[in-house]
Amino acid sequence: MARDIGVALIGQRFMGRAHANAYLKVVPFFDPPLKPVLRVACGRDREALADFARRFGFPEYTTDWREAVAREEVGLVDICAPNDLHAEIAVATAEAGKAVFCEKPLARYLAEARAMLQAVERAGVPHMVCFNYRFFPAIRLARELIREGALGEVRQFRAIYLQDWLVDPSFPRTWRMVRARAGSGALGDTAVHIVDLARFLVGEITEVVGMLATFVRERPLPDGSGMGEVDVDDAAAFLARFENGATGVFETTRMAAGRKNFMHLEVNGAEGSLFWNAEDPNVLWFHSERDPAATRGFRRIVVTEPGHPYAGNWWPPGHMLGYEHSFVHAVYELLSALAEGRNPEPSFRDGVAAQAVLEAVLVSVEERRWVAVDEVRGG
Ligand code: SOE
Repeated sequence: MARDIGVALIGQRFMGRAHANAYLKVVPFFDPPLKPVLRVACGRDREALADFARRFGFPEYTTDWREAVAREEVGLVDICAPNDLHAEIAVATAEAGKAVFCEKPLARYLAEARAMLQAVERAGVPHMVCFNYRFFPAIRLARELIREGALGEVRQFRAIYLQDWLVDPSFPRTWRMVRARAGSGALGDTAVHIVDLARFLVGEITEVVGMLATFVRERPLPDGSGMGEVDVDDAAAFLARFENGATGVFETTRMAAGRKNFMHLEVNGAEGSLFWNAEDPNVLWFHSERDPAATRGFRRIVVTEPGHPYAGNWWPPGHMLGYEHSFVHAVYELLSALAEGRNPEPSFRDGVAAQAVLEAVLVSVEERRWVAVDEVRGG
């Protein structure tokens, strides 16, 4: 079997940089069984692309993603392009018989996500969606604790994901604020992460009731040619029920002044609780009702011990990990799965499952009622 795989990376901005950095770091720190070789970078702005390629060590770059996908030396296509390009690139990659790694949300709409899943399954190519928050050591530990019953029966999940980069009304209207390009606003951009984490930690969501709001309806166009309409949500909130009987409360916004990347998750069970915040990502807070009454309370676990998931490959205990490491771990999972001949997780199936929950929220808002996820999934 080949010991390395050529990577085409499509997208050169925030996520393009996060992924390129991950391919570079994963080799020295994790020694993956399959080594990524950065072959070609792809983006639209040629000048910025040349700089990106030089910084991260891509020997070539192109502004034509089809050309990048078709290259013989490319075995893995990594999609960090805007949401409206995900489906077309993923389907072309599947048809070319290559592995595909796609940023979240998998697609703009459920139907599009489903078509992507069908394409990769029909072609029999490996597929993964980048829900990077699953790969924080503290999230892995939280999952282990829940699975081994440390919380007892899981009863309540709550998550808020707050940012503030849109609170300034003069922030330009990029593709992220155009429904035809993004699919939705905060719902698809940030709520999708907490939906995925809810599924990862607690299980499937069966029904939802939601609310959306758009506070700034017009923003300056990036090219300075005037104002453009914002037709996506700035904020989203919804209640949910899980298959196992747990309840869920979700809220997200990109307009919570002062909040930068404040993702707070909390799980309450019959015999304990845990919570985590992405702005203090090495720390997991855990409380057990089984502890002696006199000393019972939340324990602050610094998840950097050699025995903790992924942590041992980095620094000595207490030398903190951050945002970028979650992408390195995701890429390690991707490369390990490819080398072992299994499909990596989270797969496009997880992408579709999260998208079905978002779609149910949209229907719920439109029809002002509770909506079963199966209703939109057609289950
Ligand atoms: C913007 O809201 C954004 O970059 C998201 O697109 C990412 O998925 C999230 O992790 C950070 O914020």
